[in-house]
Amino acid sequence: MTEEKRAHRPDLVLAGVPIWKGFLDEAAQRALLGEVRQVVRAAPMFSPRTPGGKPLSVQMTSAGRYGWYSDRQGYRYLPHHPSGTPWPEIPPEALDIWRTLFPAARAPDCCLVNLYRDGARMGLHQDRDEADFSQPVLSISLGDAALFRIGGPERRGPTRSVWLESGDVLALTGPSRLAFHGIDRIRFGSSRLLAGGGRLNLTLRVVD
Ligand code: MD6
Ligand code: FE
Repeated sequence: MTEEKRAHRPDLVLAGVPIWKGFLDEAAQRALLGEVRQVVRAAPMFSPRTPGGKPLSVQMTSAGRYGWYSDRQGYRYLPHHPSGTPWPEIPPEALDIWRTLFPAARAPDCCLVNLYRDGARMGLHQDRDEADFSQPVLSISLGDAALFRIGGPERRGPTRSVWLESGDVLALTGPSRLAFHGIDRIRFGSSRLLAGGGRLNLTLRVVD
């Protein structure tokens, strides 16, 4: 195996999901955070509602050609922010990670940004609003630690859990692309990266 390949071997694989612990050092986390702040300035965070009408506890925005959205009409991708303003460019530092770990994949056209303040969580779900499941979804964690739960392609199957910390990267790829997953809880205030505490999660996807 080449040095390059060895350098990008995941630190652990949980239920078929490769996880790179501490993929970003503190300087890289700060650089990416600066870029995410610019995204949020251009496309402010909002709390989407489930098709049932309940607001999610997570706040969201996006960058790229598409942004993920949800309301009474269902889950979907929008070509612009709900306010009508265009989505900003995907943060270059995030694109770099995608290209490093998945050089053969198509270019991502959405970077969904999730913000977890105290008490926010995300129920078990599949990412299946995209057209091409042969492409990975890459997740980058910044800020407070989060308990990530991962199962299989069926909601009722067994699950495993792992704490994701600032700078960790994981991917749903290959057989794990349609695995159920969610965030059970945040260890609020466990990181000092975000002023006021909380966690940011970026997911890069190919939508079309
Ligand atoms: C989160 N992550 O970490 C929620 N989706 O806040 C996701 O929903 C996710 O981590 C697709 C692929 C990887 C993920
Ligand atoms: Fe997801």
